Amino acid sequence: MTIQSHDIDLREIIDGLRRSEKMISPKYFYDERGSQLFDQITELPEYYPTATELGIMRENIAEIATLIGPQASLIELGSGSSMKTRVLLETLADQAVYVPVDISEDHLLASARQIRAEFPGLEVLPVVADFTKRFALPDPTVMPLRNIIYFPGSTIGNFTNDTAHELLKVMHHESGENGALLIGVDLQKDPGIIERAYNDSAGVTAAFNLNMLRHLNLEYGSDFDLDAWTHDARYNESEGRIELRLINSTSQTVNIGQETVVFNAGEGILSEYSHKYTMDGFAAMAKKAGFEIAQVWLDPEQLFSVHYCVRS
Ligand code: SAH
Ligand code: AVI
Repeated sequence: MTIQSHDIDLREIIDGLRRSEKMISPKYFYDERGSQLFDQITELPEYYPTATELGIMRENIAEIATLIGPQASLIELGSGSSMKTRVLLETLADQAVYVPVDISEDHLLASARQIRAEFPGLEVLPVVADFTKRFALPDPTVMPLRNIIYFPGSTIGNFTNDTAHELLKVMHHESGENGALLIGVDLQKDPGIIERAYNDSAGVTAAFNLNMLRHLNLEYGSDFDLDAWTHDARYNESEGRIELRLINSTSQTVNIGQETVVFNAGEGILSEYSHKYTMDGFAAMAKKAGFEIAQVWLDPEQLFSVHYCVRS
């Protein structure tokens, strides 16, 4: 991270803590420990999204691979451990390049090394970047025939409608004239299933949420008293989203950068939204960004969806 981007991040964090409801972007979950905790979440029995999306991918991989075609550039936003990408790469024998993009540097570079070892003929060009900001895509050795933007995991749900729309517009631009977007989208369902997914019995999601403050202390020099915060996740039915907060048990003054932030006992920090969509709701959002849904795949229980979107 450059000194300049560190200072911009610090400003953004402080601005969030100055809002009437204090908030910190979920992108600050992801340092090395945060990425490892997310990987543990994906294996929890309660966290249905990963296993369900993987099942959809495996079930429909032949059709997905035919739609993507040969010699594509596969650009994955928020690639993490590239777990679902392996399912794609095993079938897409003839790809030009894989470009995993992630904010969690060490984790991204380790995952990219592993993908390179597993797929020796594939050019792998990792990009450490915040995909909500402008970043440059690398030039592959072989000119790809088309760009496929891959955005699995329902990471789109971590953005409000306005920012999700902006992101989809960027993806529309980056996919180019004959490109496409392959995106995983979590669906609305019994709120009990969703709340259990974010309040797992092993406490991994709580550790993941709390890691955000540990990350801020280490990277941005804040002095949050880590023992004073607890995890809270509840479904907001009218907004169709799970909301994660960190709740402070005692009154606390926190120093961050040159600023001091006062927390009252019981006060929270909003750390994440995870929106759950209806099929129509997602299609409308994609359409507004210039996409039409050419194909969609669901699991038998209709918990999760994978959409192949092209320019409308
Ligand atoms: N795609 C994977 C991982 C999802 S977790 C899957 O489907 O399982 C979300 C990933 O996005 C994490 O690896 C995190 O580091 C990354 N991420 C979150 N916000 C980001 C941002 N603003 N810019 C770049 N990467 C981001
Ligand atoms: C990355 N993102 C889509 C996950 C989600 O489900 O919203 C992050 C997560 N937060 C808590 N558990 C998992």
